[in-house]
Amino acid sequence: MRRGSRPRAVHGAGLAVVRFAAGSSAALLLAACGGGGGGGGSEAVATPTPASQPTPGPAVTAPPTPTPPAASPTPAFPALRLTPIASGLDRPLFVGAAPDGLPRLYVVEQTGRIKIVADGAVRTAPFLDLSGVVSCCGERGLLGLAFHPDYAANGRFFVNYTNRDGNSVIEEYARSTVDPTVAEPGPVRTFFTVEQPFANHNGGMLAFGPDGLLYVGLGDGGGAGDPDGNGQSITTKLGKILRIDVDRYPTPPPGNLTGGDPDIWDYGLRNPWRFSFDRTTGDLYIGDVGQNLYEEVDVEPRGQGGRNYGWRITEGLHCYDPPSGCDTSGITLPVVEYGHDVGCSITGGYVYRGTAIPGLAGDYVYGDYCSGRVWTFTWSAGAVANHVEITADLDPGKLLTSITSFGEDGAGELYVVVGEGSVFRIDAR
Ligand SMILES: [Ca+2]
Ligand SMILES: [Ca+2]
Repeated sequence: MRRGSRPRAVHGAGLAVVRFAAGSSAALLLAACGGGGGGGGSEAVATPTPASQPTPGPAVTAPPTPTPPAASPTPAFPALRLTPIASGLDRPLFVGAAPDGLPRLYVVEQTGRIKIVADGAVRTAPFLDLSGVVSCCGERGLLGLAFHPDYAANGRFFVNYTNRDGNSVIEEYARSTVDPTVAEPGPVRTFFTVEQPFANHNGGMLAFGPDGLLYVGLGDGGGAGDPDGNGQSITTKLGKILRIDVDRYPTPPPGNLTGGDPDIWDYGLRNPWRFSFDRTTGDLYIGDVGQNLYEEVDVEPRGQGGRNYGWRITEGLHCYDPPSGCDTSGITLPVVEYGHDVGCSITGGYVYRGTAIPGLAGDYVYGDYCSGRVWTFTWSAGAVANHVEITADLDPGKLLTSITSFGEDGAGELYVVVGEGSVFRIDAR
């Protein structure tokens, strides 16, 4: 079965879809296959395909009120800056905080270690060291980390990595009962391992939703163009956002997709490298990495899963297979797309819910791994508003050479992770 087994309403057709393409072309660090996912993408670098660029086709829907992002923030937009938080890290690709109220950040290194940043320094001894079990690098490695909502009491946390066989593993680990700055070295349990047909498109994100369930991002398995049709198949975990109850696994939580793999929440994803939940509204924001032409942001209202995000029928707002005249019934189209003239691999971010920058409150901040460009928009009443590029304001020194991730601390302040080894906080200037 290649499609969902039940009829679905068309989501997104009535939304204010925003398409933009800025004039200047970005310096592409990755090949156009959108290998991305920020996880390094060295495979893509090794196999550029400049001659195989398809011609952009028309959008499958006419954007009702296209409002391309302003070239620079309006005067009312808060002036921002990047504050260095940590450096000297080894291929960092995620930063987050445990929900325990402690002033610490946890940085995930692709090569397998989780490092604590506290008191202005990176602690030498890792919190957890999985360098002996992960494969790295390219798009492989230790890719995701999520803390249990009750971590302060139970010390439970979860990781997403590719093992030495190149397969994706979702595991639970535990904080040491002796020293809370380190974890027990071995896993508490393995929820599942997914065989990976190709080295790329492994997804990697983990996050707890407002429902207390663990959401897992897995790419379509890799290659190019989803050769196995995994995105539209509901019998594989590849090309999905999964949703599991860490207390009752493998019993699926009510509301997951039925008729296929019981862990599926959403399908039709290509490589949802980074996604996040708005900590105020519970809405889900997905940055799905595109193939050759279009990067996209999908927004899902809280609790409204079971959606088909289109891949490989669609890439962004456009037909991919077939290249024209595709059937978009039942597909939820992105709320924002951008072309490879301004980037090549989206890094999904977060809705700002901190307190230090009041003018940024409620704005979703996202960026591009390859071009280092950063944008914000507000998702309000089913429409994109205030869509602006903030790169020139935020990063005049061009520090964001490769944006592998954004992140939040316990207070909701936002961070940017640069794959060459640094973490910055977004502050008001
Ligand atoms: Ca793969
Ligand atoms: Ca899509």
